[in-house]
Amino acid sequence: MPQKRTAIITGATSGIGEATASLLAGHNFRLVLCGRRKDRLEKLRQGLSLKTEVTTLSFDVRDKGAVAAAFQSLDDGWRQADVLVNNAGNAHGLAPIQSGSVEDWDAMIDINVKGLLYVSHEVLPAMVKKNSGHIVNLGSIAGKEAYPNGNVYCASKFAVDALTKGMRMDLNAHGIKVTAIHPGLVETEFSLVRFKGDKGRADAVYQGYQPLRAEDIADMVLFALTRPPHVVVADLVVFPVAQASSTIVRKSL
Ligand code: NDP
Ligand code: 8X3
Repeated sequence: MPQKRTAIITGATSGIGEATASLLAGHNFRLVLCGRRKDRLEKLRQGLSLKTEVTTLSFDVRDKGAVAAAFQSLDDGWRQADVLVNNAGNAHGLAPIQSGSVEDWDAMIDINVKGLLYVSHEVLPAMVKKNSGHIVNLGSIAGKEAYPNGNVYCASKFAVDALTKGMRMDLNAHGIKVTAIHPGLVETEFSLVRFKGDKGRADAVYQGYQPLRAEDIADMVLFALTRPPHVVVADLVVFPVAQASSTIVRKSL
């Protein structure tokens, strides 16, 4: 059995991050699981420790001091990760630009863009030093095509797309793989967060068709991470069959 690779997963406390953690735990990875909700991190750690070594870091990706302190608290063995899955992120609100909330805009830019940068800043130096590693950024179809009322969330995911391309160029000399995975509609806590806890509105997003499950995207992450050394999955857009674009979803309702 080859030596286990170390994977850092942000946003591991729910949805795509949690499903990715569960899948990688059974595929020869040891895990650094990140998120703000300590109770969920601890529950995950206990469950997955039956399969692999797991450590947890609780921090808010918006707080660059907290991000730095969290990674500095890791010993070298954990810090020199082979894989970083930049998954933490959410939409906050769905409103026309002229009536959007400045607080929601700040949250999306700070979490989805700056948070991804702060975490990458802590993890990349060790990858560069050893001239190997793999970054997987969770983008979105929202980062490929804007949709009505999606404005700032879309902009934040367009930024993830641009950063992924830039990372691939800048890290090319160091043999570091960079992958972006851009899902369409995945049923997670995403819409509950977007609609600020309004469960009826969140559930409606996924009614009348079969949305993707978090596990479907975890599968894509594992696929990207397990290609041969000379292959990089650069850019992957994944839809449920009912979806054809950001705005076209075939619903039976
Ligand atoms: P969830 O809401 O289920 O999960 C979001 C994760 O991000 C949670 O673990 C949450 O952890 C973490 N997170 C959010 N804010 C912060 C923060 N400030 N600091 C640290 N961690 C944070 O949503 P998904 O699993 O669906 O989303 C995961 C990624 O996939 C996101 O980047 C999202 O944009 C993207 N995506 C989702 C799609 C979907 O339809 N669901 C489609 C396309 C892309 P905690 O609250 O504990 O901090
Ligand atoms: C999440 C998918 O279409 O709700 O990124 O923006 S969408």
